[in-house]
Amino acid sequence: MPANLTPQYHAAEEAFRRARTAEEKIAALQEMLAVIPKHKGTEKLQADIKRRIARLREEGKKKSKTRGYNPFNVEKQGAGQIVLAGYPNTGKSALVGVLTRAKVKVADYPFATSLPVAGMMPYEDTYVQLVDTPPIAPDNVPPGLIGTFKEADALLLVVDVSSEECLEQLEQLLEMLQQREVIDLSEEGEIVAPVPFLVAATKVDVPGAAENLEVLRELKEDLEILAVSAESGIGLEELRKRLFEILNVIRVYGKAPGRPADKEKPFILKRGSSVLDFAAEVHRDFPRRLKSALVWGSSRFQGQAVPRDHILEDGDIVELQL
Ligand SMILES: Nc1nc2c(ncn2[C@@H]2O[C@H](COP(=O)(O)OP(=O)(O)OP(=O)(O)O)[C@@H](O)[C@H]2O)c(=O)[nH]1
Ligand SMILES: [Mg+2]
Repeated sequence: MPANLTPQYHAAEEAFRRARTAEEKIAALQEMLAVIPKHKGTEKLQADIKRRIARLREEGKKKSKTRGYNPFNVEKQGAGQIVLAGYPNTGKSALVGVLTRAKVKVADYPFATSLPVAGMMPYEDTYVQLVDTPPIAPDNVPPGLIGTFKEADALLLVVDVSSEECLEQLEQLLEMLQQREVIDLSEEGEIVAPVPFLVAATKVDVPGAAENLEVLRELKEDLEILAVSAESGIGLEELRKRLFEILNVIRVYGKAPGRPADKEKPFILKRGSSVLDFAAEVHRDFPRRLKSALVWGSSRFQGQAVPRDHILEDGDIVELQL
């Protein structure tokens, strides 16, 4: 017998595909079960959905038993998570200290930081999460830290250009991250996957650093190297901007009919997201009810009516038509 699934069912299934956490998946499966036409033709499917809910619940129980506190597992917040990586004493903590309000330990001796510390960096009307980390060295990679790098939305590789060894350190760092499959560079030296990164050349205020930086840029011309100083503030504004941009996300503002746009807190979406993706962020039920939308901002006309699959741009204001 044909299953004759309804648009409501397909919308719930779509929500399931978009679900990221186990809770979201369970909620979407429950919705699928609630709206599925109840007849002989869907019995197998109903049983299958019930089985998937049960399995997710079981996995959740097991995880909560085994999941102890892991300091290397940093919960994501804000527009995205950027994890710093670098050799001892290169200025990672000093950078996180000036860009966020996090309490970090800056010290003139190596291995001052022993565990990841997260802070929120303000950027225009949003925040980017920065994670200070313990140092890595060729013979010393703290267990757990590779996991922190792999989970990040992007990395900031920190090299101290006041040191003559900065080139060697950057090369060793790249090699180590590549070996552990955190980053991947093409033969031409371009970043291909999976975690994107930028390089921060720190301590450019120190005499002699400018010359080292020049050599570094010449020999690593495919990498984006930003010159900064936590001490003098050089380059910090550009760094903030690039850290937001490398996340590859857009900010979208909601607007209720007849009301001004809610400019307080943007929704953060992956670049390339559609009106439908935005609707799913606003409310789990919205994708299945969504007909079209009005968009102000990037669209040619202000308040232009657009279809559900219209691709949004950074700064767009969207009024959903349900
Ligand atoms: N002149 C100058 N000194 C800096 C700058 N950034 C950091 N420092 C100094 O460099 C030393 C190390 O800084 P940290 O931020 O603790 O370095 P770290 O990379 O976090 O060190 P570990 O935690 O050991 O890996 C400290 O003495 C800082 O004051 C900078 O931009 N300019
Ligand atoms: Mg530190």
